[in-house]
Amino acid sequence: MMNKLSKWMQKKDGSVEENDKQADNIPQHVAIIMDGNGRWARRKGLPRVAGHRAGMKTVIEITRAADEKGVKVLTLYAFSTENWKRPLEEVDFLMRLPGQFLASELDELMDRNVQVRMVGSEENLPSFTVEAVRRAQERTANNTGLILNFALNYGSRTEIVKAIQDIAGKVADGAFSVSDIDESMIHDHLETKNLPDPDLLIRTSGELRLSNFMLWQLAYSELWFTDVYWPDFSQEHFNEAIAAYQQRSRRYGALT
Ligand code: V07
Repeated sequence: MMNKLSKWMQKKDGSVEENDKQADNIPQHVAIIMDGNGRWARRKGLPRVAGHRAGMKTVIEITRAADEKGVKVLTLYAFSTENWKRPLEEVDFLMRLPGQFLASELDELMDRNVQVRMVGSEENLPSFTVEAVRRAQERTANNTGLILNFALNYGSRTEIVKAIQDIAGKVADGAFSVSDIDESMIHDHLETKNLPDPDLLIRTSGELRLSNFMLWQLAYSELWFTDVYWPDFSQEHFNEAIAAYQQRSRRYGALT
């Protein structure tokens, strides 16, 4: 009989290989703040946008790594509501990346049975960006593998404000009373309502901040930071973060 916890699996041809997907304690949901693209470019004497383009290559690399590890949800912070403050040409370049990424990678994502999703506001995004992401979501909607969730024009406090407005509106309408409000109701009014909370947050490029990213959802997540710039972040670094996660005991504050 196959032992569910066995880390080794025998294949039909008799060879035995490590079966990472069944290895213990793989984080179900990994979220990543993909920082350091501009710094990577500056260090190489290149324009910032060259860093963004290089960072896009890392996105498909790490998607493959997450898929192969058996991660269920990979959330990538691609554009924050604060990023609008950047120079117009840089913002314009960034807004073209979803379309470029999907034009070159959607076939592989389909082959891998990956489902593309987005959190964040479509408001203020150029229509070509919205259309590219919508088409990818539609095309992959029936895929049942890894959920590749892009946080695009996302800000956590705005998300929480919207949730509170929704809930308060329902209270005002008499749908329920103030005392019915609990954590699960708040969860259900966030954009991530149909996703598990991240088990692991990775942030690249040495910054040790959450920067308005999934503040509610990260309450119990393990945090893993690296000085590596996002364009240099590799499958090996990703696997290192997973291994660190596997080694930490998750006690949720219990006194054991
Ligand atoms: C962006 C590349 C990765 C480093 C971080 C900043 C630059 C992939 C996407 C994307 C977004 C939605 C989607 C498909 C792909 C993306 C932006 C920036 C704005 F459906 N990379 N990437 N979007 N960068």
